[in-house]
Amino acid sequence: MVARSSEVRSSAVRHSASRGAGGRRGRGAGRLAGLGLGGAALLVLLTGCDVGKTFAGFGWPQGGITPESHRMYDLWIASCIAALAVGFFVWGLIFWCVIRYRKRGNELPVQTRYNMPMEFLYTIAPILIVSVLFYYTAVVQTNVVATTKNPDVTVEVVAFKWNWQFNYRDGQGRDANTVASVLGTSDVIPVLVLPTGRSIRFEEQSRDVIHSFWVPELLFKRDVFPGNIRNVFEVSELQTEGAYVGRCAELCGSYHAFMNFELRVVSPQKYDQFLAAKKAGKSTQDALKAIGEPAYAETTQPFNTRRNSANFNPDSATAGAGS
Ligand SMILES: [Cu+2]
Repeated sequence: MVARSSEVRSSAVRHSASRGAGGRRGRGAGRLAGLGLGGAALLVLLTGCDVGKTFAGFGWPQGGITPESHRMYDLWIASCIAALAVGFFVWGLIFWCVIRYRKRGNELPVQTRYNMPMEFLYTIAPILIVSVLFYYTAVVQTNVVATTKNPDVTVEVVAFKWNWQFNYRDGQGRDANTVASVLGTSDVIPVLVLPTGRSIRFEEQSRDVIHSFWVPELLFKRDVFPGNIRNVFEVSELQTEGAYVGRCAELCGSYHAFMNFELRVVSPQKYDQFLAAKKAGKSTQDALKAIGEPAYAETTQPFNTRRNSANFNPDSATAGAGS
């Protein structure tokens, strides 16, 4: 066994010495360049069409309704394209090696070590890729979490087990006043009416445990904390009118899954009328009707607990039943 392995090694050395390495390296570099060009062409091809739509957003939700959501979406699509380009390049190299250097006999292949260009490439290229991804992530993230001094609309989001209250405020922070309010109940889904084209600030507070305010179309959610923490985020505008379901995205108890609300995005004129009607003392449903909007939520409905005295009465439950 030992003798055979040393034979192989010595023949490999002879094999390596008998061939000129220069020509092969030249051809290899040509192929590398070809693959690189192929990758670049693929990138141009992919960016030329609507890649996100073609590939269903690469798993990322589509249909964002804020500039922030579009930026996050674009970052994701660009990252996927970059990852695919690198992936195709690496897969190409792997298959090329598999075919080019497949076993042809018992001779060991050329043993390549200390190849500086190669080692430089696989050290520097990943660092560059990660740096670029990090840079664009930081830029987009900074934009998404940015807040301004004077947003057009400020809404206080109050979460509690298991519903929501939305307070329209006359300013920012704890000291501002609530000018109108929408409260969800077990029978009525709260409808949060907001305008297009205006910057909106959400100030979050919980009455009990941690909840999370989430409208999927904002492509953003932020936890709602109890106590002194007032989580804040802003969107620079809502771009598309419509009704969007909102959810609690933090497991907060038995009926967490049914802690829904609706975001109703309307024109600024309708929003002003809605707020005026609320300030005048109208109910949310009447105020919605007054601006020609459906009075109740369209995207979700109250959860029917199906509890009544016949099926939920712990005091009179038979001892040991079900055990
Ligand atoms: Cu919750």
